Amino acid sequence: MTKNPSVLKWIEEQKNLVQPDEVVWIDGSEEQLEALRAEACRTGEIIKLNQEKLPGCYLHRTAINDVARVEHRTFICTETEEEAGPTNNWMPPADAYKMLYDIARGSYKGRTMYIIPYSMGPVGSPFAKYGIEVTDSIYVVLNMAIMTRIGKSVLDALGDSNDWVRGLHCKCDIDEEKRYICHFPQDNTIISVNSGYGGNVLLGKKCFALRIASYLGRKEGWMAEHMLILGIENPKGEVKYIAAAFPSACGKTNLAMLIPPEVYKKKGYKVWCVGDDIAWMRIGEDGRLWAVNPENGFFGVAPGTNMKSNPNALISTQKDTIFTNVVHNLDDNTVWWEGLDNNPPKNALNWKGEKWDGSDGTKGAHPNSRFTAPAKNCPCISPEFDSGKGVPIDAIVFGGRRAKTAPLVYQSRDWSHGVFVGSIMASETTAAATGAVGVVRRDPMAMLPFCGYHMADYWAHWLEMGEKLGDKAPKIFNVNWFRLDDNGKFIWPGFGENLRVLEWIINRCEGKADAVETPIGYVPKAEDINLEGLDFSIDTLKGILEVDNDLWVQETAEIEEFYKKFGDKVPAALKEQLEMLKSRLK
Ligand code: OXD
Ligand code: MN
Repeated sequence: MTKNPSVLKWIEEQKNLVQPDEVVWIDGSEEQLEALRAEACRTGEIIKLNQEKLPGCYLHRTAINDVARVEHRTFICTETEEEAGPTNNWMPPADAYKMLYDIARGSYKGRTMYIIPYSMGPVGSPFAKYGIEVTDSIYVVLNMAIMTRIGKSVLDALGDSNDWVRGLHCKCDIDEEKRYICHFPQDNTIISVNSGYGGNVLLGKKCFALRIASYLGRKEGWMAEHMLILGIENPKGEVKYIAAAFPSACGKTNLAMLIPPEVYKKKGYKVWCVGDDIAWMRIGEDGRLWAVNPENGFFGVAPGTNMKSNPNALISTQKDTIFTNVVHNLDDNTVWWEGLDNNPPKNALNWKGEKWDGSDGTKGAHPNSRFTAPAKNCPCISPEFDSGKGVPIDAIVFGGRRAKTAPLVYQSRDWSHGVFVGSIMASETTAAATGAVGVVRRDPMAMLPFCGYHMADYWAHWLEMGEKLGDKAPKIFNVNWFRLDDNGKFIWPGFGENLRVLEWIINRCEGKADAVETPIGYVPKAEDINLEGLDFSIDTLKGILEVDNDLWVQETAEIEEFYKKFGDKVPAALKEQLEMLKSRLK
Protein backbone atom coordinates (compact mmCIF):
# COMPACT_ATOMS: atom_id res chain seq x y z
CA MET A 1 0.00 0.00 0.00
CA THR A 2 2.98 2.31 0.37
CA LYS A 3 6.58 2.68 -0.66
CA ASN A 4 7.38 5.05 2.20
CA PRO A 5 10.79 3.77 3.39
CA SER A 6 10.38 4.87 7.03
CA VAL A 7 7.00 3.14 7.22
CA LEU A 8 8.20 -0.08 5.59
CA LYS A 9 11.30 -0.23 7.79
CA TRP A 10 9.32 0.29 10.99
CA ILE A 11 6.67 -2.28 10.02
CA GLU A 12 9.42 -4.81 9.30
CA GLU A 13 10.90 -4.17 12.75
CA GLN A 14 7.53 -4.61 14.44
CA LYS A 15 6.91 -7.85 12.52
CA ASN A 16 10.23 -9.23 13.66
CA LEU A 17 9.43 -8.25 17.22
CA VAL A 18 5.87 -9.51 17.64
CA GLN A 19 6.02 -12.37 15.09
CA PRO A 20 2.48 -12.44 13.69
CA ASP A 21 1.07 -15.37 11.70
CA GLU A 22 -0.43 -12.93 9.21
CA VAL A 23 -0.20 -9.28 8.27
CA VAL A 24 -3.15 -7.22 7.03
CA TRP A 25 -2.94 -3.61 5.87
CA ILE A 26 -6.14 -1.71 6.60
CA ASP A 27 -7.11 0.08 3.40
CA GLY A 28 -10.20 1.81 4.82
CA SER A 29 -12.63 0.10 2.43
CA GLU A 30 -16.08 -0.86 3.66
CA GLU A 31 -15.61 -4.41 2.26
CA GLN A 32 -12.54 -4.98 4.36
CA LEU A 33 -14.16 -3.57 7.49
CA GLU A 34 -17.27 -5.67 6.91
CA ALA A 35 -15.15 -8.83 6.57
CA LEU A 36 -13.40 -7.95 9.85
CA ARG A 37 -16.74 -7.42 11.60
CA ALA A 38 -17.90 -10.82 10.39
CA GLU A 39 -14.71 -12.44 11.62
CA ALA A 40 -14.93 -10.72 15.03
CA CYS A 41 -18.54 -11.94 15.32
CA ARG A 42 -17.40 -15.50 14.57
CA THR A 43 -14.79 -15.41 17.33
CA GLY A 44 -17.14 -13.68 19.79
CA GLU A 45 -15.00 -10.54 20.01
CA ILE A 46 -18.08 -8.52 19.07
CA ILE A 47 -21.80 -9.31 18.96
CA LYS A 48 -24.00 -8.12 16.12
CA LEU A 49 -26.99 -6.28 17.57
CA ASN A 50 -30.56 -6.05 16.24
CA GLN A 51 -29.98 -4.63 12.77
CA GLU A 52 -33.48 -3.27 12.45
CA LYS A 53 -33.33 -1.28 15.66
CA LEU A 54 -29.60 -0.58 15.67
CA PRO A 55 -28.27 -0.90 12.10
CA GLY A 56 -24.52 -1.37 11.88
CA CYS A 57 -24.21 -1.63 15.68
CA TYR A 58 -22.16 -4.11 17.72
CA LEU A 59 -21.47 -4.93 21.35
CA HIS A 60 -18.07 -5.69 22.85
CA ARG A 61 -17.06 -6.69 26.37
CA THR A 62 -13.57 -6.01 27.63
CA ALA A 63 -11.80 -8.17 30.16
CA ILE A 64 -13.10 -7.53 33.67
CA ASN A 65 -9.75 -6.17 34.79
CA ASP A 66 -9.50 -3.79 31.84
CA VAL A 67 -12.25 -1.19 31.91
CA ALA A 68 -10.63 2.24 32.06
CA ARG A 69 -7.53 4.29 31.38
CA VAL A 70 -4.71 3.43 33.75
CA GLU A 71 -3.03 6.68 34.75
CA HIS A 72 -0.67 4.98 37.20
CA ARG A 73 0.66 2.80 34.37
CA THR A 74 0.91 5.60 31.80
CA PHE A 75 4.43 6.92 31.23
CA ILE A 76 6.12 9.79 29.45
CA CYS A 77 9.55 8.52 28.42
CA THR A 78 11.62 11.63 27.74
CA GLU A 79 15.42 11.72 28.04
CA THR A 80 15.21 13.40 31.44
CA GLU A 81 12.66 13.15 34.23
CA GLU A 82 12.61 16.95 34.38
CA GLU A 83 11.12 17.11 30.85
CA ALA A 84 8.18 14.91 31.89
CA GLY A 85 7.59 16.96 35.03
CA PRO A 86 6.08 16.17 38.43
CA THR A 87 2.58 15.29 37.17
CA ASN A 88 3.65 12.48 34.81
CA ASN A 89 5.07 9.04 35.48
CA TRP A 90 8.47 8.83 33.88
CA MET A 91 10.79 6.08 32.68
CA PRO A 92 14.12 6.48 30.85
CA PRO A 93 13.44 5.65 27.17
CA ALA A 94 16.08 2.89 26.95
CA ASP A 95 14.69 1.08 30.01
CA ALA A 96 11.12 1.49 28.78
CA TYR A 97 11.89 0.18 25.28
CA LYS A 98 13.71 -2.84 26.70
CA MET A 99 10.87 -3.68 29.09
CA LEU A 100 8.18 -3.19 26.43
CA TYR A 101 10.04 -5.17 23.77
CA ASP A 102 10.46 -8.03 26.24
CA ILE A 103 6.71 -8.00 26.84
CA ALA A 104 5.80 -7.60 23.16
CA ARG A 105 8.29 -10.14 21.75
CA GLY A 106 6.43 -12.98 20.06
CA SER A 107 3.08 -11.78 21.42
CA TYR A 108 1.36 -11.95 17.98
CA LYS A 109 2.16 -15.66 17.52
CA GLY A 110 -1.05 -17.28 16.33
CA ARG A 111 -2.51 -13.81 15.73
CA THR A 112 -2.85 -11.33 12.88
CA MET A 113 -1.07 -8.01 12.70
CA TYR A 114 -3.38 -5.24 11.52
CA ILE A 115 -1.66 -2.12 10.22
CA ILE A 116 -3.88 0.96 10.47
CA PRO A 117 -2.77 4.15 8.70
CA TYR A 118 -4.80 6.96 10.25
CA SER A 119 -5.10 10.70 10.20
CA MET A 120 -5.86 13.01 13.09
CA GLY A 121 -7.73 15.84 11.40
CA PRO A 122 -9.18 15.81 7.86
CA VAL A 123 -6.67 14.20 5.47
CA GLY A 124 -4.67 16.88 3.70
CA SER A 125 -5.64 19.65 6.14
CA PRO A 126 -2.79 21.89 7.37
CA PHE A 127 -3.79 20.72 10.86
CA ALA A 128 -3.65 16.99 10.00
CA LYS A 129 -1.04 14.68 11.49
CA TYR A 130 -0.63 11.07 10.46
CA GLY A 131 -0.02 7.93 12.41
CA ILE A 132 0.24 4.18 11.96
CA GLU A 133 -1.10 1.89 14.61
CA VAL A 134 -0.17 -1.76 14.59
CA THR A 135 -2.57 -3.89 16.61
CA ASP A 136 -3.61 -7.51 17.16
CA SER A 137 -7.21 -6.51 17.88
CA ILE A 138 -10.04 -6.25 15.37
CA TYR A 139 -11.96 -4.26 18.00
CA VAL A 140 -9.19 -1.64 17.80
CA VAL A 141 -9.35 -1.58 13.99
CA LEU A 142 -13.13 -1.10 14.04
CA ASN A 143 -12.95 1.62 16.69
CA MET A 144 -10.13 3.44 14.92
CA ALA A 145 -12.24 3.31 11.76
CA ILE A 146 -14.89 5.33 13.60
CA MET A 147 -12.69 7.61 15.71
CA THR A 148 -10.20 8.61 12.99
CA ARG A 149 -9.87 8.82 9.22
CA ILE A 150 -8.14 5.62 8.12
CA GLY A 151 -6.75 3.77 5.13
CA LYS A 152 -4.96 4.20 1.85
CA SER A 153 -5.74 7.90 1.47
CA VAL A 154 -3.69 8.56 4.60
CA LEU A 155 -0.64 6.78 3.19
CA ASP A 156 -1.06 8.69 -0.07
CA ALA A 157 -1.15 11.98 1.81
CA LEU A 158 1.88 10.95 3.89
CA GLY A 159 3.91 10.15 0.76
CA ASP A 160 7.57 9.58 1.60
CA SER A 161 7.55 11.72 4.72
CA ASN A 162 9.06 10.47 7.95
CA ASP A 163 6.76 12.76 9.93
CA TRP A 164 4.27 10.30 11.41
CA VAL A 165 3.54 8.78 14.80
CA ARG A 166 4.43 5.15 15.40
CA GLY A 167 1.99 3.19 17.55
CA LEU A 168 2.38 -0.42 18.64
CA HIS A 169 -0.44 -2.10 20.50
CA CYS A 170 -0.17 -5.66 21.83
CA LYS A 171 -3.04 -7.19 23.77
CA CYS A 172 -0.69 -9.87 25.12
CA ASP A 173 -2.57 -11.56 28.02
CA ILE A 174 -4.36 -8.43 29.32
CA ASP A 175 -2.18 -8.84 32.39
CA GLU A 176 -2.74 -5.87 34.72
CA GLU A 177 0.71 -6.27 36.24
CA LYS A 178 2.33 -5.91 32.84
CA ARG A 179 0.04 -3.21 31.47
CA TYR A 180 1.92 -0.14 30.24
CA ILE A 181 0.95 2.83 28.11
CA CYS A 182 4.24 4.50 27.17
CA HIS A 183 4.90 7.63 25.15
CA PHE A 184 8.21 8.57 23.58
CA PRO A 185 7.56 12.13 22.43
CA GLN A 186 11.11 12.56 21.20
CA ASP A 187 10.67 9.54 18.89
CA ASN A 188 7.04 10.11 17.88
CA THR A 189 6.29 6.70 19.32
CA ILE A 190 3.60 5.12 21.49
CA ILE A 191 3.63 1.56 22.84
CA SER A 192 0.64 0.06 24.65
CA VAL A 193 0.71 -3.46 26.05
CA ASN A 194 -1.67 -5.75 27.97
CA SER A 195 -4.86 -3.76 27.52
CA GLY A 196 -7.82 -3.89 25.18
CA TYR A 197 -9.73 -0.91 26.65
CA GLY A 198 -10.38 2.07 24.35
CA GLY A 199 -8.53 4.89 26.08
CA ASN A 200 -5.41 2.71 26.38
CA VAL A 201 -5.43 1.24 22.91
CA LEU A 202 -7.07 3.67 20.46
CA LEU A 203 -3.70 5.31 20.14
CA GLY A 204 -4.93 8.23 18.03
CA LYS A 205 -6.95 9.65 20.90
CA LYS A 206 -5.39 10.53 24.27
CA CYS A 207 -1.95 9.09 23.44
CA PHE A 208 -1.38 10.86 20.11
CA ALA A 209 -3.90 13.72 19.92
CA LEU A 210 -3.10 14.94 23.44
CA ARG A 211 0.15 13.57 24.92
CA ILE A 212 2.32 13.40 21.80
CA ALA A 213 0.55 16.32 20.11
CA SER A 214 0.93 18.64 23.12
CA TYR A 215 4.66 18.00 22.93
CA LEU A 216 4.68 18.61 19.16
CA GLY A 217 2.53 21.70 19.61
CA ARG A 218 5.05 23.29 21.92
CA LYS A 219 7.89 22.46 19.54
CA GLU A 220 6.00 23.67 16.47
CA GLY A 221 4.05 26.61 17.93
CA TRP A 222 0.49 25.32 18.18
CA MET A 223 -1.77 23.84 20.87
CA ALA A 224 -3.29 20.41 21.49
CA GLU A 225 -6.00 20.77 24.11
CA HIS A 226 -8.51 18.59 25.96
CA MET A 227 -11.38 20.76 24.76
CA LEU A 228 -14.77 20.52 23.12
CA ILE A 229 -15.49 22.93 20.30
CA LEU A 230 -18.97 24.30 19.68
CA GLY A 231 -20.48 26.90 17.41
CA ILE A 232 -23.36 29.16 18.43
CA GLU A 233 -25.42 30.49 15.53
CA ASN A 234 -27.50 33.59 16.22
CA PRO A 235 -30.76 34.43 14.39
CA LYS A 236 -28.76 36.45 11.83
CA GLY A 237 -26.87 33.29 10.88
CA GLU A 238 -23.56 34.44 12.40
CA VAL A 239 -21.65 31.64 14.13
CA LYS A 240 -19.23 32.17 17.04
CA TYR A 241 -17.00 29.38 18.25
CA ILE A 242 -16.06 28.42 21.79
CA ALA A 243 -13.44 25.89 22.93
CA ALA A 244 -13.95 24.57 26.45
CA ALA A 245 -12.02 22.40 28.89
CA PHE A 246 -13.55 20.54 31.82
CA PRO A 247 -12.32 17.78 34.10
CA SER A 248 -14.25 14.51 33.74
CA ALA A 249 -17.83 14.32 35.06
CA CYS A 250 -18.62 17.96 34.29
CA GLY A 251 -20.94 17.34 31.32
CA LYS A 252 -18.47 18.09 28.55
CA THR A 253 -20.22 15.94 25.94
CA ASN A 254 -23.58 17.43 26.96
CA LEU A 255 -22.27 20.96 26.49
CA ALA A 256 -20.69 20.06 23.14
CA MET A 257 -24.13 18.92 21.87
CA LEU A 258 -26.27 21.41 23.77
CA ILE A 259 -29.94 21.81 22.81
CA PRO A 260 -30.99 25.48 23.02
CA PRO A 261 -33.90 26.32 25.37
CA GLU A 262 -37.27 26.78 23.60
CA VAL A 263 -37.13 30.60 23.71
CA TYR A 264 -33.74 30.52 21.96
CA LYS A 265 -34.88 27.94 19.40
CA LYS A 266 -37.91 30.08 18.55
CA LYS A 267 -35.68 33.07 17.93
CA GLY A 268 -33.55 30.99 15.57
CA TYR A 269 -30.51 30.15 17.69
CA LYS A 270 -28.66 26.94 16.82
CA VAL A 271 -25.75 25.15 18.47
CA TRP A 272 -23.28 23.19 16.34
CA CYS A 273 -20.92 20.54 17.68
CA VAL A 274 -17.44 20.58 16.15
CA GLY A 275 -15.88 18.28 18.74
CA ASP A 276 -16.56 16.79 22.16
CA ASP A 277 -13.09 16.03 23.50
CA ILE A 278 -10.02 17.37 21.71
CA ALA A 279 -9.09 20.63 19.96
CA TRP A 280 -5.96 21.31 17.93
CA MET A 281 -5.47 25.04 17.59
CA ARG A 282 -3.17 27.10 15.38
CA ILE A 283 -2.73 30.76 14.62
CA GLY A 284 -4.25 31.41 11.20
CA GLU A 285 -3.16 33.79 8.47
CA ASP A 286 -5.52 36.37 9.93
CA GLY A 287 -3.68 36.18 13.26
CA ARG A 288 -6.63 34.58 15.06
CA LEU A 289 -6.71 31.21 16.79
CA TRP A 290 -8.28 28.49 14.61
CA ALA A 291 -9.31 25.03 15.80
CA VAL A 292 -10.08 21.62 14.39
CA ASN A 293 -11.35 18.51 16.10
CA PRO A 294 -8.73 15.91 15.12
CA GLU A 295 -11.15 13.04 15.77
CA ASN A 296 -13.87 11.59 13.55
CA GLY A 297 -16.16 10.09 16.18
CA PHE A 298 -17.27 10.19 19.79
CA PHE A 299 -15.99 7.79 22.45
CA GLY A 300 -18.61 8.73 25.01
CA VAL A 301 -19.61 7.46 28.42
CA ALA A 302 -22.94 5.61 28.04
CA PRO A 303 -24.47 5.70 31.56
CA GLY A 304 -26.58 8.80 32.06
CA THR A 305 -26.98 9.40 28.33
CA ASN A 306 -30.69 9.63 27.53
CA MET A 307 -33.22 11.56 25.46
CA LYS A 308 -33.34 14.29 28.11
CA SER A 309 -29.69 14.66 29.14
CA ASN A 310 -28.25 14.47 25.64
CA PRO A 311 -30.60 13.51 22.79
CA ASN A 312 -27.96 14.36 20.18
CA ALA A 313 -25.48 11.90 21.71
CA LEU A 314 -28.14 9.21 22.03
CA ILE A 315 -29.27 9.67 18.42
CA SER A 316 -25.59 9.49 17.36
CA THR A 317 -25.45 5.95 18.78
CA GLN A 318 -28.43 4.54 16.89
CA LYS A 319 -26.42 3.32 13.90
CA ASP A 320 -22.88 2.20 13.01
CA THR A 321 -21.86 2.30 16.69
CA ILE A 322 -19.80 -0.02 18.86
CA PHE A 323 -21.00 -0.33 22.44
CA THR A 324 -18.51 -1.47 25.06
CA ASN A 325 -19.42 -2.94 28.48
CA VAL A 326 -23.11 -2.03 28.44
CA VAL A 327 -26.09 -4.31 29.23
CA HIS A 328 -27.14 -6.74 26.49
CA ASN A 329 -30.93 -7.01 26.29
CA LEU A 330 -31.50 -10.57 25.12
CA ASP A 331 -35.20 -10.10 24.36
CA ASP A 332 -34.63 -7.84 21.39
CA ASN A 333 -30.82 -8.00 21.04
CA THR A 334 -30.32 -4.33 21.90
CA VAL A 335 -28.38 -2.51 24.60
CA TRP A 336 -29.20 -0.72 27.85
CA TRP A 337 -27.37 1.24 30.54
CA GLU A 338 -28.20 2.94 33.81
CA GLY A 339 -29.86 6.26 33.13
CA LEU A 340 -31.05 5.35 29.61
CA ASP A 341 -34.63 4.94 30.85
CA ASN A 342 -36.42 3.50 33.85
CA ASN A 343 -36.99 0.10 32.26
CA PRO A 344 -34.00 -2.17 32.80
CA PRO A 345 -34.47 -5.27 30.65
CA LYS A 346 -35.66 -8.38 32.48
CA ASN A 347 -33.84 -10.85 30.29
CA ALA A 348 -30.34 -9.53 29.96
CA LEU A 349 -26.61 -9.94 30.46
CA ASN A 350 -24.59 -7.41 32.43
CA TRP A 351 -21.32 -5.90 31.19
CA LYS A 352 -19.48 -9.00 32.38
CA GLY A 353 -21.77 -11.24 30.30
CA GLU A 354 -23.58 -12.64 33.37
CA LYS A 355 -27.35 -13.10 33.68
CA TRP A 356 -28.68 -9.85 35.14
CA ASP A 357 -32.02 -8.20 35.83
CA GLY A 358 -31.03 -5.53 38.31
CA SER A 359 -32.87 -7.24 41.17
CA ASP A 360 -29.67 -7.75 43.17
CA GLY A 361 -28.95 -4.00 43.22
CA THR A 362 -25.82 -4.25 41.05
CA LYS A 363 -25.27 -2.04 38.04
CA GLY A 364 -25.76 -3.71 34.69
CA ALA A 365 -23.50 -1.47 32.62
CA HIS A 366 -20.00 -0.61 33.78
CA PRO A 367 -19.95 3.03 34.99
CA ASN A 368 -17.27 3.68 32.34
CA SER A 369 -19.09 1.78 29.59
CA ARG A 370 -18.82 3.53 26.25
CA PHE A 371 -20.23 4.11 22.80
CA THR A 372 -18.01 4.67 19.80
CA ALA A 373 -20.17 6.60 17.34
CA PRO A 374 -19.37 8.36 14.05
CA ALA A 375 -19.40 12.16 14.47
CA LYS A 376 -21.48 12.40 11.28
CA ASN A 377 -24.36 10.68 13.08
CA CYS A 378 -24.76 13.66 15.38
CA PRO A 379 -27.84 15.72 14.41
CA CYS A 380 -26.05 18.96 15.37
CA ILE A 381 -22.66 18.19 13.84
CA SER A 382 -21.18 21.42 12.52
CA PRO A 383 -21.15 22.00 8.75
CA GLU A 384 -17.50 22.96 9.39
CA PHE A 385 -16.68 19.60 11.00
CA ASP A 386 -14.77 18.31 8.00
CA SER A 387 -13.33 21.64 6.99
CA GLY A 388 -9.57 21.38 6.97
CA LYS A 389 -9.21 25.06 7.73
CA GLY A 390 -10.90 24.80 11.11
CA VAL A 391 -13.06 27.34 12.92
CA PRO A 392 -11.99 30.65 14.49
CA ILE A 393 -12.21 30.60 18.28
CA ASP A 394 -13.75 33.63 20.00
CA ALA A 395 -13.71 32.37 23.57
CA ILE A 396 -11.89 29.78 25.62
CA VAL A 397 -13.87 28.47 28.57
CA PHE A 398 -12.49 26.60 31.57
CA GLY A 399 -14.73 24.94 34.12
CA GLY A 400 -14.96 22.68 37.08
CA ARG A 401 -17.26 21.43 39.78
CA ARG A 402 -17.15 23.81 42.74
CA ALA A 403 -19.88 23.84 45.42
CA LYS A 404 -19.28 27.42 46.54
CA THR A 405 -15.99 28.92 45.38
CA ALA A 406 -16.44 29.75 41.72
CA PRO A 407 -19.32 31.88 40.45
CA LEU A 408 -21.53 30.72 37.58
CA VAL A 409 -19.22 32.52 35.16
CA TYR A 410 -16.39 35.03 35.21
CA GLN A 411 -14.08 36.50 32.63
CA SER A 412 -10.34 36.71 33.10
CA ARG A 413 -8.75 40.16 33.03
CA ASP A 414 -6.51 39.33 30.08
CA TRP A 415 -4.73 36.36 28.47
CA SER A 416 -2.09 35.93 31.21
CA HIS A 417 -4.77 36.03 33.86
CA GLY A 418 -6.74 33.55 31.76
CA VAL A 419 -3.78 31.17 31.70
CA PHE A 420 -3.64 31.54 35.49
CA VAL A 421 -7.36 30.69 35.67
CA GLY A 422 -6.73 27.56 33.56
CA SER A 423 -3.72 26.56 35.65
CA ILE A 424 -5.77 26.55 38.88
CA MET A 425 -8.73 24.64 37.43
CA ALA A 426 -10.19 22.25 39.94
CA SER A 427 -13.12 20.00 40.64
CA GLU A 428 -14.35 18.86 43.98
CA THR A 429 -16.31 15.88 45.14
CA THR A 430 -19.37 16.87 47.09
CA ALA A 431 -21.43 14.89 49.52
CA ALA A 432 -24.66 15.88 47.81
CA ALA A 433 -26.92 15.12 50.76
CA THR A 434 -25.19 17.47 53.19
CA GLY A 435 -23.67 19.96 50.81
CA ALA A 436 -20.34 19.27 52.48
CA VAL A 437 -17.36 20.23 50.42
CA GLY A 438 -15.15 17.33 49.50
CA VAL A 439 -11.70 16.90 48.13
CA VAL A 440 -10.40 19.41 45.60
CA ARG A 441 -8.52 17.90 42.68
CA ARG A 442 -6.54 20.39 40.65
CA ASP A 443 -6.60 19.59 36.96
CA PRO A 444 -4.93 22.43 35.03
CA MET A 445 -6.67 22.99 31.69
CA ALA A 446 -8.14 19.45 32.23
CA MET A 447 -4.76 18.24 30.97
CA LEU A 448 -3.37 16.61 34.11
CA PRO A 449 -3.37 13.07 32.70
CA PHE A 450 -2.76 14.21 29.11
CA CYS A 451 0.09 16.72 29.01
CA GLY A 452 3.08 15.08 27.32
CA TYR A 453 5.69 17.22 29.07
CA HIS A 454 6.33 19.36 32.14
CA MET A 455 3.08 21.10 33.11
CA ALA A 456 4.87 24.36 33.97
CA ASP A 457 6.52 24.40 30.52
CA TYR A 458 3.04 23.86 29.12
CA TRP A 459 1.82 26.98 30.96
CA ALA A 460 4.80 28.88 29.55
CA HIS A 461 3.74 27.71 26.08
CA TRP A 462 0.22 29.05 26.69
CA LEU A 463 1.71 32.41 27.69
CA GLU A 464 3.84 32.48 24.53
CA MET A 465 0.82 31.71 22.36
CA GLY A 466 -0.92 34.67 24.00
CA GLU A 467 1.97 36.94 23.12
CA LYS A 468 1.82 35.81 19.50
CA LEU A 469 -1.95 36.28 19.34
CA GLY A 470 -1.83 39.74 20.91
CA ASP A 471 -5.16 41.55 20.70
CA LYS A 472 -6.54 38.80 18.43
CA ALA A 473 -6.39 36.31 21.32
CA PRO A 474 -9.69 34.67 22.32
CA LYS A 475 -11.09 35.95 25.62
CA ILE A 476 -10.79 33.47 28.48
CA PHE A 477 -13.65 32.62 30.86
CA ASN A 478 -14.39 30.23 33.71
CA VAL A 479 -17.77 28.60 34.33
CA ASN A 480 -19.21 26.59 37.20
CA TRP A 481 -22.58 24.94 36.55
CA PHE A 482 -22.41 23.17 39.90
CA ARG A 483 -23.00 25.68 42.72
CA LEU A 484 -24.85 23.94 45.55
CA ASP A 485 -27.41 25.34 47.96
CA ASP A 486 -27.30 24.61 51.68
CA ASN A 487 -29.21 21.37 51.09
CA GLY A 488 -26.64 20.15 48.61
CA LYS A 489 -28.91 20.73 45.59
CA PHE A 490 -27.66 22.21 42.33
CA ILE A 491 -28.87 25.79 42.01
CA TRP A 492 -28.36 26.38 38.27
CA PRO A 493 -30.48 24.13 35.99
CA GLY A 494 -27.56 23.46 33.63
CA PHE A 495 -27.88 21.45 30.37
CA GLY A 496 -29.46 23.54 27.58
CA GLU A 497 -29.89 26.53 29.90
CA ASN A 498 -26.11 26.91 29.89
CA LEU A 499 -26.60 28.63 26.53
CA ARG A 500 -27.74 31.69 28.52
CA VAL A 501 -24.26 31.89 30.03
CA LEU A 502 -22.55 31.23 26.70
CA GLU A 503 -24.60 34.08 25.22
CA TRP A 504 -23.15 36.46 27.83
CA ILE A 505 -19.68 35.15 26.99
CA ILE A 506 -20.20 35.85 23.28
CA ASN A 507 -21.65 39.28 24.08
CA ARG A 508 -18.54 40.06 26.14
CA CYS A 509 -16.32 39.01 23.24
CA GLU A 510 -18.22 41.41 21.02
CA GLY A 511 -18.09 44.22 23.58
CA LYS A 512 -21.88 44.11 23.90
CA ALA A 513 -22.25 43.25 27.59
CA ASP A 514 -21.22 45.01 30.73
CA ALA A 515 -19.57 43.35 33.74
CA VAL A 516 -18.72 43.90 37.36
CA GLU A 517 -15.08 43.84 38.38
CA THR A 518 -14.32 41.50 41.29
CA PRO A 519 -10.97 40.36 42.73
CA ILE A 520 -11.09 37.17 40.62
CA GLY A 521 -12.19 38.74 37.32
CA TYR A 522 -15.27 40.15 35.59
CA VAL A 523 -18.66 38.79 36.63
CA PRO A 524 -21.91 39.50 34.74
CA LYS A 525 -24.49 41.96 35.96
CA ALA A 526 -27.39 39.66 36.82
CA GLU A 527 -29.72 41.51 34.43
CA ASP A 528 -27.34 40.73 31.54
CA ILE A 529 -27.98 37.00 31.77
CA ASN A 530 -31.18 36.31 29.87
CA LEU A 531 -33.65 34.45 32.09
CA GLU A 532 -36.57 34.67 29.64
CA GLY A 533 -38.69 31.53 29.69
CA LEU A 534 -36.84 30.13 32.68
CA ASP A 535 -38.31 29.78 36.15
CA PHE A 536 -35.28 31.18 37.93
CA SER A 537 -35.25 34.34 40.02
CA ILE A 538 -32.81 37.16 39.49
CA ASP A 539 -31.99 37.07 43.22
CA THR A 540 -30.97 33.42 43.01
CA LEU A 541 -28.88 34.33 39.98
CA LYS A 542 -27.23 37.14 41.95
CA GLY A 543 -26.41 34.54 44.62
CA ILE A 544 -24.49 32.27 42.24
CA LEU A 545 -22.66 35.21 40.70
CA GLU A 546 -21.27 36.18 44.10
CA VAL A 547 -17.59 35.87 44.87
CA ASP A 548 -16.87 34.94 48.49
CA ASN A 549 -13.70 36.75 49.54
CA ASP A 550 -12.89 34.42 52.44
CA LEU A 551 -13.18 31.30 50.29
CA TRP A 552 -10.84 32.87 47.75
CA VAL A 553 -8.29 33.81 50.40
CA GLN A 554 -8.30 30.12 51.35
CA GLU A 555 -8.14 29.19 47.66
CA THR A 556 -5.01 31.33 47.08
CA ALA A 557 -3.26 29.48 49.93
CA GLU A 558 -4.12 26.18 48.23
CA ILE A 559 -2.93 27.47 44.84
CA GLU A 560 0.36 28.51 46.41
CA GLU A 561 0.77 24.96 47.75
CA PHE A 562 -0.14 23.50 44.36
CA TYR A 563 2.35 25.70 42.50
CA LYS A 564 5.14 24.54 44.86
CA LYS A 565 4.94 21.16 43.20
CA PHE A 566 6.34 22.72 40.03
CA GLY A 567 9.19 24.53 41.78
CA ASP A 568 11.14 27.16 39.89
CA LYS A 569 9.49 26.26 36.63
CA VAL A 570 6.23 28.09 37.32
CA PRO A 571 6.33 31.02 34.88
CA ALA A 572 6.96 34.36 36.57
CA ALA A 573 3.80 35.72 34.93
CA LEU A 574 1.67 33.15 36.77
CA LYS A 575 3.34 33.79 40.14
CA GLU A 576 2.67 37.45 39.54
CA GLN A 577 -0.99 36.68 38.79
CA LEU A 578 -1.24 34.86 42.11
CA GLU A 579 0.33 37.81 43.96
CA MET A 580 -2.00 40.26 42.22
CA LEU A 581 -5.01 38.11 43.12
CA LYS A 582 -3.89 38.02 46.74
CA SER A 583 -3.55 41.77 46.87
CA ARG A 584 -6.95 42.32 45.22
CA LEU A 585 -8.50 40.09 47.89
CA LYS A 586 -7.08 42.22 50.72
C1 OXD B 1 -12.22 10.71 28.13
C2 OXD B 1 -11.52 11.21 29.32
O1 OXD B 1 -12.48 9.50 28.06
O2 OXD B 1 -11.21 12.40 29.34
O3 OXD B 1 -12.49 11.50 27.23
O4 OXD B 1 -11.25 10.43 30.25
MN1 MN C 1 -11.57 13.41 27.49
